[in-house]
Amino acid sequence: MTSNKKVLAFIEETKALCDPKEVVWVDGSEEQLEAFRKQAVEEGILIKLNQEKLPGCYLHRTTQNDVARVEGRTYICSKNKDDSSPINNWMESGEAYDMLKKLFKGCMKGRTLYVIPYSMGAVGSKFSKIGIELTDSIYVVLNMAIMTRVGQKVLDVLGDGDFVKGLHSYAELSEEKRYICHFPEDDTIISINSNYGGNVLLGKKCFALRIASYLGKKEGWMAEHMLILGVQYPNGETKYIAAAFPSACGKTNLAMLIPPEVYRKKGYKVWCVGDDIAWIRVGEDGRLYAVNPENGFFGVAPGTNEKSNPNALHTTQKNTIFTNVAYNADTGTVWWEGLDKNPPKNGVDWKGNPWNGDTKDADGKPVKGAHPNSRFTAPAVNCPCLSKEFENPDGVPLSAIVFGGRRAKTAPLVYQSTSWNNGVFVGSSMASETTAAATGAVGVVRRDPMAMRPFVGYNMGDYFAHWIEMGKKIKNPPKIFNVNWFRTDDEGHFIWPGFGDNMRVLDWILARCEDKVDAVETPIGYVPKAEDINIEGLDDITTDTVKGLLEIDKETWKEEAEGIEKFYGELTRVPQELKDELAALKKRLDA
Ligand code: OXD
Ligand code: MN
Repeated sequence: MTSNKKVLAFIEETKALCDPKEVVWVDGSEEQLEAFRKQAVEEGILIKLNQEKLPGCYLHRTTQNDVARVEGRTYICSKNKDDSSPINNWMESGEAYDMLKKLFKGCMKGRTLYVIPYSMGAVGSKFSKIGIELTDSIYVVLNMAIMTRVGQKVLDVLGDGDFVKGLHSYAELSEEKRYICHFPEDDTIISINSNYGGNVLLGKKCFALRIASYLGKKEGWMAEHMLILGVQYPNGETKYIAAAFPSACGKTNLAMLIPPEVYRKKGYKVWCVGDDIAWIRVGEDGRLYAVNPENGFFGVAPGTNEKSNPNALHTTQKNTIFTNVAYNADTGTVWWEGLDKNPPKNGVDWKGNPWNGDTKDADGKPVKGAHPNSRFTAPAVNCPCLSKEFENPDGVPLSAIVFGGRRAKTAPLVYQSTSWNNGVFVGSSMASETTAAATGAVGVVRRDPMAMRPFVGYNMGDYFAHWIEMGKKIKNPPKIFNVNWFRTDDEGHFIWPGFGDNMRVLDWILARCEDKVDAVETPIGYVPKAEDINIEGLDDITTDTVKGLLEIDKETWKEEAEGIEKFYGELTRVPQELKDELAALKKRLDA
C-alpha cells in the first residue's frame, strides 16, 4: 500500500507493542467496506437495519459506560505544563507515553489491527492534512470511512510525507483506564479504553481541532469548532457564515436550516458546507476562507425530526450508522426521543433491553429509548442542502463569524461586536449551559471560549493571542456576532422559535455585513432595532417580544463581567488586548 518508512515504522512499533494477530490495510474500496460491515454484523457489533426502508444503514450499541466524550480523561501532553491550559488536563509527554505503553502492551492479542489512512479535507488539496489511525475497532473503521476520506488514494498523495499518528484500542473498555491523549508537539494522538465517536474517531475532535489548532497557531491559520453555511439570495448570490456553538447546541440544525416560508417564497436558500469543524485561512484577497475538513456528519439524534431538521433526517436515510438509538423490532428501523409520536411498540432501548414508549424503571420513572447523546454517522453527500462548494479546496469566503451558546437570561438574541478584537473578546467570554455531549452535569453554566474549551490543543491564552494576531493579517475581516436562541420566559419556555426561524437573525447579520441596516449602540455592542428583525409570518412573536429578546440588563451584565474576569483569572497568558476589552466593557456598563 505504501513505502512511506514512517508509516511502516509506526505499524511495526504498534505490532510489537500491541501484539495483534494480523494487520489489515483499509483501502477505501466499497468491496472491502462491505466485507467489514458483514463481519461486524456477524460479530454482533452492528445490527443490519431494514434495507428497504434504510438501505446501507446499521445500528450499534456502545457499552453503557462509554456514551460521550470524556473531558475528564482527555489530556494535552507537552513538555511544559503552561503549554496546555489550566482548564484542561495536562500530562508531561514522557510520563504519558510511559503510562500508555503499559496500557497498550498486548492489548490487541487475538484481534486485527486496522490501518486507516485518511485525509482531513479534499484528498490532495494543499490545505488538507493526512492522518494514519491504527485501531483494533471495526466500528471505528466503518465510521472513519464515513467521516473522512480514507484509503489508497490518501497514501498515494502522502508519498513520503508526514502525517498525524493516531493509535486507538478499545482494549478492555475500562472507564478507569480510559485516556484520550494528544501530543501536539509530536503530531500524535493516543486513545484507549473507549469506543465512543468523539474519543476514537481520531480525525475529528482529536486531529481536526486539538492537533490542528496547534498546527494552525504554528502555521498561521485557524482550526475552529464551527459550522459553515451559505445563504443564497434571490439574485443567486451566496454569502457565507461560520458559527461556533458548544456541543449539542444546534450546530447541525443551523447548518442545514430551511428558511421560513416568507423567505423561501422570495427565493432564499441555505446551503450546508459543514456542521462541526472549520479550517480557516487568509485568502489572497485578504478575506478569510473556510473549509470543512470532514466528509460526514456525526450528529445528535434525539430532537432531530421532520420539523426541527428535515435535511438531517433525510441525510440519515441511507448508508448511515446509528449509535445508541432505540430499535424497532417490528420494522427493523430506529427511533429516538423527539423523532415522532410513535415510539416502537416492540422495541429495544439503547441498552439492549425490551422497550416501548411506556417503559418505566423500578422507581416508576420513564426509561429513554435512545441515549440523549445517541448519534448518527451519515455521509455528507446524502445531505439535500449540501453546498456545491463542499469539495472546493480553497473554501468559501466568510462574511460573518457568529458565536453563541445556551443562555436562559443575559445574552440577547443577537448583537454585533464593535471590532475584530472586541469580537475576539466576545468569543473568549462565551458561556453556555452544559449538555449531554460530554459526561458530567447537564444545565450548568460554564465558560466555553469560541466553543473550543475542550478542543484547544495548547494554552488558551495563547489561543486568544493567535486570534488577535490573525486579525492583524486579515485586510477584510468578517464581522463578528453573538447569538442566543435559548432565552426563556419566567416559566422556563424558550421565547424565540429557533430552528428555521433563525434565518431571520442571519438575515440581519448579513445585512449588517453589507451596511444595509442600522443598529443601536449598547455597552456590549450593536443590537438590532426590534423592527429590523423580520417577524412576518410568525404567529406568536410581536415586535415587543423581539424588544424583550434584545434587552440588555446592565446589572446582569455587570455580573457577567465579573464572571469573565474570574474566568480570565483561571487562565494564564490572557492577552492584554482582551483585558483592555473587559475593562472597557465594565466602564461602559458603569457609565
Ligand atoms: C461533537 C461534539 O460530537 O462537539 O461534535 O461533542
Ligand atoms: Mn462538535
